[in-house]
Amino acid sequence: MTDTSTDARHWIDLEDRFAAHNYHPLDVVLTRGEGIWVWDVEGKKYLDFLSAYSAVNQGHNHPKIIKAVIDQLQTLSLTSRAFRNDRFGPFCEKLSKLSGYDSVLMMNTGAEAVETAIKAARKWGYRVKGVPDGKAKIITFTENFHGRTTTIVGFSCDPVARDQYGPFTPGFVTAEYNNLESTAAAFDENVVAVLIEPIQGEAGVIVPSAEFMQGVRKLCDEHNALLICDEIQSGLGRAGHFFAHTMFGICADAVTIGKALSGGVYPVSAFLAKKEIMDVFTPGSHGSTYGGNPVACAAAEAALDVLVDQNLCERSKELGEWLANEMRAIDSPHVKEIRAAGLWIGVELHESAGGARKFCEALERAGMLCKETHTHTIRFAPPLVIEKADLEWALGHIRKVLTTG
Ligand code: IF1
Repeated sequence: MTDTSTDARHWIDLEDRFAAHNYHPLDVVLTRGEGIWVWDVEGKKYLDFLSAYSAVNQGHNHPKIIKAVIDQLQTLSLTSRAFRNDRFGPFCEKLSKLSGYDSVLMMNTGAEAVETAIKAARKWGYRVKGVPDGKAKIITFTENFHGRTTTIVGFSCDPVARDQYGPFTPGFVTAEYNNLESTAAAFDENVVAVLIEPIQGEAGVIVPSAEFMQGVRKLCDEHNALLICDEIQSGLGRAGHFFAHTMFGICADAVTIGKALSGGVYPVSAFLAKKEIMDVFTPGSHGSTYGGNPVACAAAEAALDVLVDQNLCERSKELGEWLANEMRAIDSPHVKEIRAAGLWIGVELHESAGGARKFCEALERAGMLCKETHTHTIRFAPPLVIEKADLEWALGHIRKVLTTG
């Protein structure tokens, strides 16, 4: 790389001049990551408390994942699915056995996995359930976030994510999250699936009741509809479990995963389902150029090995419970509610606190990076490899900012 400026403004100006303004990032310009730490161009070190929205659960620059990707890149990177390769089958077997789902369809981004789930549910509805062609409905929820395609934002409740992107895809009905009566009322004979985040991330780490999730499972059984859990952010250890929905004592018919599936080194996502559902896809009926490519399989295989070998789900659950308890003990005039599952914590502030952004900026000055969501909530999501001593360091800064900010 030729440009080695240590002036953050230099890089920010380049972004401002040549990149779309579709984000409002903190003005920190990062240049290196290692484990739980990242460094900016001015040499300042930060604790990453966002993990790229839970894509970096395994920590930055994990040696096992990086080596697997480099080795595969230097061997065979892309064949397309026009031909077979020696990485795809073994990885699908690994993921099937680890997840407990019969069949795997690999894509690249989370949104593509969600679109795959939508197509699978509709096709299953027509071919197996017997819904009249073109009449399939999918129940989604208030405050959902499932990606940014025009079909997905069409059922978003966030005007910022959906306004002026219409016309939208029909066939979606919105129920109130964590409200079983509202969800029951959304069913009719054409509902083919419920698409739900077991814990809502973007909404601010909203953890529903076990009764609600068990009730949704029961409604799907009663109405012969598929329960599809979007575990793209909540899964792979973030909430303290391989799949967050299992903490409610239920089993989904199908699941979408992404983000930490590759440990943040390469876009890899997947739709996992029972065979009866996956069999609706026939040759040529769905796919993508890079879906399931050898590098994706190598990255994801190593990322899953790290998840299992380093007990990241158990660590997340244990350390997350400790951190949440410590945070709830902070006597802060600003905190309205602390919501948590594993090492995934949403700190909702009173409106009188003046918005979460300034608290994130104060934590940035202290050497911690996190991000606000929906104006009044701070979202904490450190890499799951974090040690307790580093959480104690972070807690000291969080306590200071929440009691003086
Ligand atoms: C952005 C939010 C988080 C997701 C769930 C599907 C996807 C996501 C539950 C789509 C992606 C990302 C998208 C990214 C920021 C981040 C995000 F703020 F947008 F909402 F995490 F909360 N299902 N979430 O969380 O996966 O296509 O992005 O791979 O768009 O700004 P993707």
